Amino acid sequence: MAAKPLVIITRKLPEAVETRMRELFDARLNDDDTPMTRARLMEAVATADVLVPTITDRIDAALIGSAGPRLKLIANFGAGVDNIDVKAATDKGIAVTNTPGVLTEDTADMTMALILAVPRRLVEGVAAMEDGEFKGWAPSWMLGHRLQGKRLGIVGMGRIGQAVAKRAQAFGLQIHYHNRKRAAPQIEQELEATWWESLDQMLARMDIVSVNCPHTPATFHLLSARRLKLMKPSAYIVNTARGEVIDENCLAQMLEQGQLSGAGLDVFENEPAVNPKLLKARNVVLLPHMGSATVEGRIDMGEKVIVNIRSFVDGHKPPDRVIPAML
Ligand code: 8YV
Repeated sequence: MAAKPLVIITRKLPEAVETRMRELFDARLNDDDTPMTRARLMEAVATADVLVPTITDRIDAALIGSAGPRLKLIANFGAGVDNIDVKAATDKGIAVTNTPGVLTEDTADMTMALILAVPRRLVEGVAAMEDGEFKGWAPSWMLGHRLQGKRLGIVGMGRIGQAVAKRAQAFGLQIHYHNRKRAAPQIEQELEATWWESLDQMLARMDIVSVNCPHTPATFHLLSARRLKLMKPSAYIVNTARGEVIDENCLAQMLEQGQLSGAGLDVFENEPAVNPKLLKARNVVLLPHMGSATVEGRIDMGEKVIVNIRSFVDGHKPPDRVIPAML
């Protein structure tokens, strides 16, 4: 690899990160932040040593197939790598890295915000104020549901799931979780968390379900129509992971028909498109994929990308290598 690798960054990153990248690499930045077209991406993979994509770039097998001989690393700016065909990259000898850990707390905060906002009707309350509907306090107006003592079912007990559990514990929620692999006894003890081997059985008993697992072929529509229908009509669902984990169309229909009580969604199946039924529903809080959107988080993510590129270029194992077996 050349002394200064050619690093193509697909989107605008924080100033401090871009400055450092310019110092260290032959960095090609995207100053106006227009998402790259397929043609520009093809050009990028054909020429670069390192590509730094984000969730808005589809790095599929065909694109990887068109990569030039210089491309040796795809250093994703993001924790989730479902935008990248990791197997196709690995097969072609291209390493893939991500940015785990640095967005855990921010995403867990946003998850907790939704867990609070939906049952307590926060956004409906704001709308009532804005619409001039507040005519004075009334004992039976704007009643939501108490969090204390309710059962929270976390789907995916990785870093973010655990950080959500820690927060939820402080709000008096009972922590339940489903994960392919059971958490270590010490973690279960600390979080007072109950493991459910059967997702079906857990879903049927939860008051609030929070999706915190990555999107992989195994988790696509994990919350399928059949599984959503196992949930109690009084239950709420929160998703700050990936829209594809839930059958969004079925969820929207169930919310419309009152078969679920509400939802807090930061991610959608076909972003930036949002199911029109969800946009119309009163019992949902929708956010534009901003779970990890903090100034601090974005800088930390950029620094992680830089560390991954530097260690790779220096011939070391990058700290955040993703391999197909991990997915
Ligand atoms: C990022 C995310 O902003 O990191 C992730 O997996 O979902 C987001 O918080 C986005 O992916 C950047 O690529």
